[in-house]
Amino acid sequence: MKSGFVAIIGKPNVGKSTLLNRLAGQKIAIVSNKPQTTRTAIKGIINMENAQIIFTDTPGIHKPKNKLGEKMSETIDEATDGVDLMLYLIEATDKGIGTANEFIIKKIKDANAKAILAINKVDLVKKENLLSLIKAYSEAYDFEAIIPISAREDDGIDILLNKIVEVLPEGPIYYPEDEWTDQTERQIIEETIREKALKSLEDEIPHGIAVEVESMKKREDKELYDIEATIYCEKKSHKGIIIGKDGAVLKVIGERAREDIEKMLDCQVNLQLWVKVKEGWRDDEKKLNQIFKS
Ligand SMILES: Nc1nc2c(ncn2[C@@H]2O[C@H](COP(=O)(O)OP(=O)(O)OP(=O)(O)O)[C@@H](O)[C@H]2O)c(=O)[nH]1
Ligand SMILES: [Mg+2]
Repeated sequence: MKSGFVAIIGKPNVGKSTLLNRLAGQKIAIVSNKPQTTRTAIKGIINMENAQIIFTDTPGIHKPKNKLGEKMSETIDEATDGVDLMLYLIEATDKGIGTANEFIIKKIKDANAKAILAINKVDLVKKENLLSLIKAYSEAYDFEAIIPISAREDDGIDILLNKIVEVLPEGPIYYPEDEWTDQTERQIIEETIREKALKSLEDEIPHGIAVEVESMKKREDKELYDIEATIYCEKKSHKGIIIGKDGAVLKVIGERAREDIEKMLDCQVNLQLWVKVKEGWRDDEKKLNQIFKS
C-alpha cells in the first residue's frame, strides 16, 4: 500500500483546481478563468486499489496586495509543509521560466522536496513547443518527472497519477474511504455561489467577492432545502453590477448555483441570495479569520 500527501502548487490560473477535480474524478474545487480563484487549501482524497493519495489544492502563488493575499500565502506555506510530494503545475504556453516560476522553484529547492512538474494546457500548443520548456526546467531542478498534461481535456492524467503513486512512500490509509474532501457542505455551497459569481462578473469585482451561507434548513413536510446566502462586495457600485438590471445578473448566479447545489445535496433547493457591501473586507482580520477558519 502506497499513501501520502501531495500539494498542488503553481502560479494563479495554471489549472491546479481543474487538475484536482480531474484526478479525483469529481468536482471538489471551484474553477474560473480569473486568477486567484482558490483562496484556501482544499483537500481531495483519492482511493486506488494500491494507494491512497491526499491532494491539497492551494491558492496560486503571487505577491500579496492585501491581508487576504497574505493569508493565501500563509496557507500555501502551511499546505506544503512536510508533504511527501509537490505537484508543481506550469502552463505549456509559457515562453520560459520567468520570475514568478523562479520564485516557486526556489521554494521547492529550499524545502528540499520531491517534486513532479506537470506542464498543463498542452491542448493549446504543438507538442514540439514543449521541448525548450522541458529543457529549461530539467536544468533548474531535479524533478522526479516532467509530464505534459491537459487537465481540461483529460490528456496524460493516467501517466501522471501512476508516477505520483510510484514516488509516494509505503504507508497507511490515513482517511476513511468514504471521505473525499475536508470541506464542509456549507463551504462547498459558498464556493459554488462564488464560482457562479466569478463566471458572471468581470474586471476587478470578482476579487472583492466573498460568500457566506446565513442559514440552511430542510423543510419538515417536503424534500427541500431553504438556503439563504450573502454575497459580500467591496463597493456600492459593485453591488449594483452584481444585482444587475432588474436583478438579472443575481438571478443567473442564483440559478446556476442552485442547479449545482441540488446535484450535490440530491435534493430540491430554494436559494435566496443577498448582496451586501463590506468595504475593505480583504484587509479585515475578522472576516478573513472566518474564511480561513482560524
Ligand atoms: N486550455 C486549457 N485550459 C485549462 C486547462 N486546465 C485548466 N484550464 C483553464 O484554466 C483556467 C484556470 O483554471 P483553474 O483550475 O481555476 O486554475 P487554478 O490554477 O486553480 O487557479 P487559481 O485558483 O486562481 O490559482 C480555467 O479557465 C480552466 O478552464 C487545460 O488543460 N487546457
Ligand atoms: Mg484554483
